[in-house]
Amino acid sequence: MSRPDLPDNQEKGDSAGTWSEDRIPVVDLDVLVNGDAAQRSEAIRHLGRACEEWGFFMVINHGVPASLQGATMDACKEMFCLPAEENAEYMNPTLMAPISLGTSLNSAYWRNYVKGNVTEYATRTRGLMLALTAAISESMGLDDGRIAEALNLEDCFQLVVWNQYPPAGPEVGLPPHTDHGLLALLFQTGVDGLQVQKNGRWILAKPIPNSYFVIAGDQLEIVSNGRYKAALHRAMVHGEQARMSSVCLLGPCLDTVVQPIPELALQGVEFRGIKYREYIAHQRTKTVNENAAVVVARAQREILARQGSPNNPEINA
Ligand SMILES: O=C(O)CCC(=O)C(=O)O
Repeated sequence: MSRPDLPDNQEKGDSAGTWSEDRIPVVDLDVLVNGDAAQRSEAIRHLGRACEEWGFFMVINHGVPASLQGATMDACKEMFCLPAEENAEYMNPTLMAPISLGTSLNSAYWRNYVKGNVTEYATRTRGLMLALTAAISESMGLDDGRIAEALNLEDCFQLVVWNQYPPAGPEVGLPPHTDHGLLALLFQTGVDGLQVQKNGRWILAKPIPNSYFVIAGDQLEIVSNGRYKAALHRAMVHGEQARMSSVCLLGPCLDTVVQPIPELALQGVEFRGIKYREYIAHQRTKTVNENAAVVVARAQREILARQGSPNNPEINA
């Protein structure tokens, strides 16, 4: 497949894997899946570096049709335009409601929008994130199914969120935060605003047409024992044009105790085990505040040493 032209803030991905500080890495899924052995191993190495140094990259040739992305965005726009009384039944702040619409934490979001095209969209994006997860597993020297096995991804949690930032709103559309899941895919309507933090600096994320941004979440940081960091990101609004983004998040099975994969923690565990469901509940008790939620899982080595193991039920409770 062809490689699109890249805007200036994107890494050109030469075979030596070099990139400049500000260029967002680009990962070609077609090479990861269909490349020959040499191409694949280079692409996996490149992906590993993107996860280690950024926790954020773009994926191209990802196989989700642009028409499907467009159709979900159109369906979502329609719902945003419904009169308030028709939307009232979806104004439900619980995360587990099949469809919800809110104006608090995420500005406005729906989850599991029930129209058929969104069901297909959820299936396609889930397949893409599972393929990326397998490649990420390999990039850490593990079997390609190791992360999926550790997180019980056959029963994964998935959330589809649409954000709408009306014009003339506050400058910060969504404050700096990390995502609670494993990976998230993000695409936006033609208006920029997503920024990612790299080495303490905010970098505007300008997408390649038809690409997705891939955002590493807290569960990737935990399961990799801190080798891959969750990406701190935020949405800025410039007040002239409305902006919409669509975020598709993949998380572990809700009842999985997420903890570092033992092969990645030979020098000591950085995180205690915590059930993903409880992690989300904890995050939702916080105001959006950088990656404060991950602190709840950070291991205090002395406590772990005293209690024996990161699997100790007392500290997993
Ligand atoms: O709208 C954006 O670009 C960011 C959205 C986001 O970070 C989120 O929904 O968690």
